[in-house]
Amino acid sequence: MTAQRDGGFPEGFLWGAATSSYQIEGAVDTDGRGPSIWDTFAATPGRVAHGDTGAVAADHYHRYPEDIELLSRLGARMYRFSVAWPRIQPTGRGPVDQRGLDFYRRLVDTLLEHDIVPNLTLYHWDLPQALQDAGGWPERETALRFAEYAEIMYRALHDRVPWWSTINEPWCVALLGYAAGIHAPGIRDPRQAVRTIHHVLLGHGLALGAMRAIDPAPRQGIVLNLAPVRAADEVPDEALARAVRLSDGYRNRVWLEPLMRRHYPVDMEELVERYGGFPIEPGDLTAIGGPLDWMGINYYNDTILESEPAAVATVHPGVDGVREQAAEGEWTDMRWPITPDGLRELLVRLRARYPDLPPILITENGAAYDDPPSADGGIDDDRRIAYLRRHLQAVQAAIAEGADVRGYLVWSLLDNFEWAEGYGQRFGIVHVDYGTLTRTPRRSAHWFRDVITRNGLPEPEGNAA
Ligand code: IFM
Repeated sequence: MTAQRDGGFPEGFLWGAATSSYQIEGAVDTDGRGPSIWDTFAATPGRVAHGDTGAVAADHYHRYPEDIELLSRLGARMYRFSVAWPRIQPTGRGPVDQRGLDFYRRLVDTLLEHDIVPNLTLYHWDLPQALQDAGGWPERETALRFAEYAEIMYRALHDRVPWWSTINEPWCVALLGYAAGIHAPGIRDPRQAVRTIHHVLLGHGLALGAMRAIDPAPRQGIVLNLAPVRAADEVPDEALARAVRLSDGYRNRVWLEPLMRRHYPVDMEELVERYGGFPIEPGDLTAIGGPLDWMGINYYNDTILESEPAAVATVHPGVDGVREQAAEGEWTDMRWPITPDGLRELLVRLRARYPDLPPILITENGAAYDDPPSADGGIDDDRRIAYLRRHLQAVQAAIAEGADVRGYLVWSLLDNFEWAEGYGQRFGIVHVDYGTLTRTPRRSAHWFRDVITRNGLPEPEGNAA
């Protein structure tokens, strides 16, 4: 990749958008798809806002040609999507359902016809329910099944898909799914969460090995949602400093160290001992630390912690007495603070800590805002434009400081099922009317097209700065 032009991005920068299967596809009973843990979770009263489910979502399963047209009109060079494992193996094991596989073949072929590079995520959280019934990620068996599924997909599509990632955001899988219980499968058990940490990493490592054995071309990655964690106090007391260190452990180091250095951080091993420890077997860390060809980073905001002596940890087992500082000033509809410099800092720190870090793609970044259509039918989402601009500036700054960032994929192409928040949170640069399923590009989509065309940021105009 050659140096960036003034104010621009490096030549060949991979611009595009990201989505995931359960959030947009709908068609949950079509073509033999089996149930996933998210179907079950969403059908359980009280789990998802307004009782929303992914049954229809944006009906991408049937409308993918229109969605690829939208991408093409944006000028996107890359599209990141995920495969619904229960469409391929309805019970997570055994024979392949060709109808499910054919859907992804059609999707990939249509992307290629539009000169859009497919970037395929194998697991964006829709675990086949049958595997959860057998114990889910806390069981080693799930990692073995995941590797088998990866092999099926890779055999089918490796000739046409140059970018593969195994797991999306393992932190969410393990800690939101099995510790806090706010994501499927909705379990609150630190022991299961700790076992899941190890087994999602193991699933990644075994899948990597299985795919490399088929074709060793450099295509393999993983997608992590990393974030700087810091104390609200300039000089934190001992308890807060410990909580920050261990939260950083859960959020960042417990993934990065095994992937990049083939061991768990010692402080994390000590912390999780009380929950039974990581269920490591001989050879696991070698598999997990297999070479990565690229790393995806999803970034939304950094985490600022303050003391709250009475707080008992829900997300990060064993890290009590602390809570996230309420966002001050600006935040998005998710009530997530807007902290673009955290992205720059993260990228630069990663580079310093791991000089052997593979090239990075920003695989998700974006903001939820629900701006209503204006009288002329347009949707002026200036706050989203401002958010994207500031984060792109942070990426530029990180590149100038030496970070090897090869591309940026906005989250998300379309409004979609935002997990426990249901359809109440809208992340799309394209608005979806859930009554008619009509797609309407917001102003941010037009702005993003301009960014892609220039390979750089346009001058701010009006209040969209
Ligand atoms: O919608 C999610 C996505 O599935 C994973 N990363 C964060 C996004 C916004 O919450």
